[in-house]
Amino acid sequence: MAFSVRKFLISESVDASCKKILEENGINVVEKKSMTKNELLAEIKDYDGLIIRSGTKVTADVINAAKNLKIIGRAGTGVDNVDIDASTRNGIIVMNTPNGNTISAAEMTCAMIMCLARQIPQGAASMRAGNWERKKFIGMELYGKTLGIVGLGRIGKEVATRMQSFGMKTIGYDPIIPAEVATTFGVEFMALEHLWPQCDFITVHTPLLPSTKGLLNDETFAKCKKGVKVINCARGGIIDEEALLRAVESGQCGGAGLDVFVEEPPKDLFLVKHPNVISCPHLGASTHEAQGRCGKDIATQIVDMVKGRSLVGVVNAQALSHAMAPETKPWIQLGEALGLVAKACAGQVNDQMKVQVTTLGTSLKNAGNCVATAVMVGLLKGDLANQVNLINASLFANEAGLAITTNHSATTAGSPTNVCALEISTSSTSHKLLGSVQAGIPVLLEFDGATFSQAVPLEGNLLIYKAVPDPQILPSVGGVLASAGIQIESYNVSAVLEGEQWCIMRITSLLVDLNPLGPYVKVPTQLTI
Ligand code: 9EZ
Repeated sequence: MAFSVRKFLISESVDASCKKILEENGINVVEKKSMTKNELLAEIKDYDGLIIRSGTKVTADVINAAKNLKIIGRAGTGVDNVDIDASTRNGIIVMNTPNGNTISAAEMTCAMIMCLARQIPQGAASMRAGNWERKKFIGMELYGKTLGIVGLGRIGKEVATRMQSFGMKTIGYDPIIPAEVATTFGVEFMALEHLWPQCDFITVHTPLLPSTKGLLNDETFAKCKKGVKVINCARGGIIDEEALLRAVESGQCGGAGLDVFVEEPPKDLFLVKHPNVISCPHLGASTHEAQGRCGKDIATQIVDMVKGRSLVGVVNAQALSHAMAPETKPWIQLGEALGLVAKACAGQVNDQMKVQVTTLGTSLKNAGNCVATAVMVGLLKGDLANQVNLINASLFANEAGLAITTNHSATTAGSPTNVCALEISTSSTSHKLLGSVQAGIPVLLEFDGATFSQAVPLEGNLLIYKAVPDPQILPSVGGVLASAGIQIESYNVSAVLEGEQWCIMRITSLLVDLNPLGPYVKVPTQLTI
């Protein structure tokens, strides 16, 4: 899906390389260091793209005020400050830079582990207060201790390899990373049940999800060694804050390093002020190197996506992941065109409608579900207040109650190859369309089982009807069109099936009224592709 983005707004301080890379690729960039919400609301309509860090809250009202917005890019990991649902509904791609912060976040975590082992922040505060308290701050060595790493993605892995150099044993768990992969970076993989009781330190590196919210809670703290030290430099709430307070009060938890909070800034300072808790104001990604990398990454990712080269860091556009390859593009156009034809024949999408999309042949092997999503775009076009595209079509199709099934098969001998079949049924009608791509142009090969001897290009204004093969009908239709000032650009007929044939005409503009075509022109419908 290559598309045009001309003008970008950078609404806060993002590394200078971001603007430079966008401009080098022909995108106009306006950079404003710190915009107020009202300024953003007033100006966002002028832009195709918006780049933010964590200071800009891209709420639904901002998104609805944005008339041309196609991309929101966050220079950083996570998109907590963007309303993803509103973005998806408006067909706006949301992107982040999942890689740029990795080393900074991992180093921050390691620093927290060391500070917990040696109480450096507490010692420093004591000195600052004019004290000399050598007995109070007796620490522990990391050498020979066990570190539990919950979440073994990029950051968890970097924490593991760094702490191994201190002689720590690293054990871990992740639902996605296989045990053998964890072994390659020196982490002994195990179920959480086995992990909790072994750890001297536990650090979490997961996203915040229903399954990871409160991963450390009263129950799991109780399974830990007494005095376990815990670190959360990931997302606020993975360690339950109330349970953590109870655990540090009781001594079950010997200390906590927190860079993130459920509420930021935290209103309630009960944890922050506890003597065994060290905390920072979400500084994990706050290094010059990470900021630089994220600014560069977001610009590069956007340019790569716009040019159809690759898709990295997109959080809300499932169908796009297969839509990038240039060879896929005409198949997406075909999907949308078939959807438009089906809609013209079967009417507006509703909860009685069933659609099956079948792709056949190797050309479509890598198209994934994007052809089916393109069909949904065609089926929904014009029905909704929002512009429909590959980003929001499946959401809207779902909400309209459309039942869509898809399948792909490699071609078997004797059956057509590199084609897409669309079968649609409603309570009152059903149709089957067979389409393909010829010379990069979507074409219709077959309608309700009747083959066209010449493939019908699916473009322009099309008039479709069924009639008996009577030579009187074409001049009669031509006459109706001519009296409306419309010319016929091309004309295709299908084979005769049960005494009738499908006729598809490309015309210079659509008829205002189909009635004058008369009774011999059956089920006439028209559309523009
Ligand atoms: C969940 C996870 C890790 C985890 C990590 C990732 C989606 N997801 N979930 C429970 N990437 C540990 C415990």
